[in-house]
Amino acid sequence: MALAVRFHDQRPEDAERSLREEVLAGFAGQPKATPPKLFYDRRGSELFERICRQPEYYPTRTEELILARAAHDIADLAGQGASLVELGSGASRKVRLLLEAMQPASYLGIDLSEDFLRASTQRLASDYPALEVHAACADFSRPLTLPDGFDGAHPLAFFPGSSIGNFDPPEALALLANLHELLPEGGGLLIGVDLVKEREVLEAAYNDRAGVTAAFNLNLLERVRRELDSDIEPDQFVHRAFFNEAASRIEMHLVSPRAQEVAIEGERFRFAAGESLHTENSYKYSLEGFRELAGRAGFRPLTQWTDPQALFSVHYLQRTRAGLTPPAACGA
Ligand code: AVI
Repeated sequence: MALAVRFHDQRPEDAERSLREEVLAGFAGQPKATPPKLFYDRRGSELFERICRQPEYYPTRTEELILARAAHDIADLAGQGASLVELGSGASRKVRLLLEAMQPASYLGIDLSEDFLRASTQRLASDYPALEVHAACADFSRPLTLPDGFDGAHPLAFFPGSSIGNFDPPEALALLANLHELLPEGGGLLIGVDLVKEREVLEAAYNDRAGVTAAFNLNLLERVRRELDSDIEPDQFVHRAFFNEAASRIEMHLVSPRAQEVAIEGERFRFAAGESLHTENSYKYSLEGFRELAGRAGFRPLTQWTDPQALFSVHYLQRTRAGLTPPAACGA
């Protein structure tokens, strides 16, 4: 019989800007842009799960392959008695590979989406009855603390899926600095990072032939129509994803092929023909580039693994005593 999940509400007081505020600010911006977290309502989360199974979307299966091969080395690096802290879901096969190799006594899942967090941690608690399961509802782009009652003496933090890639470099550095604060000296951070590669491979991954990524992107506008007072017509926009090589990122946009005006919550927004709403960046790193970023946040890269085609990487970083290095001081 599984133990109950210990739930910790660590949402900041001023929590999140509401969908309404994010959308109005994003459509009023120049250029128009919304944060990628707006994708993940129930339908968006389901579509993302489907993206992960598309043949062109290599990150999920490649990271799983890397983890399956490296799981025992990771367990050795984390050491006996390590606990596991996962940033994000808990729903995936990836964390199960680690749980089986490490056999930790306790697990903490951190996510902002309470429903998703409760469901995924409950599943882990029933599948691993000996595991003490904690769930913290928190925003990991803000400073974090380990909740009371969680054994944080030797934690390994796990941040899979190259979710770090959805943060612009200064935000990615701030996020790594938050994780540095969370961990004790010597603590480990295992992080999945997507790598720079040929444009064709990258662009195919965000333009799958079945149209699932397009549906995921357009669901943002469907969400605006469903949840806000708006006359926006999603079929008057088209999905566009391309590799911006200079910035080393995939950009996703919703393009208005013709001039149009849309109303949202009583405000009107004009789109010129060809103008877009920028919905996501997904940064792609070189191995050295990511190690340098991690070093600036006070992590020492111990080991990294890639697949034979060097599509994706998983890094084991160790938290050092040093904190954030300002860019000027490290020559970046
Ligand atoms: C969640 N994140 C790492 C995905 C990515 O690849 O940037 C989100 C995604 N967007 C389109 N496809 C997948």
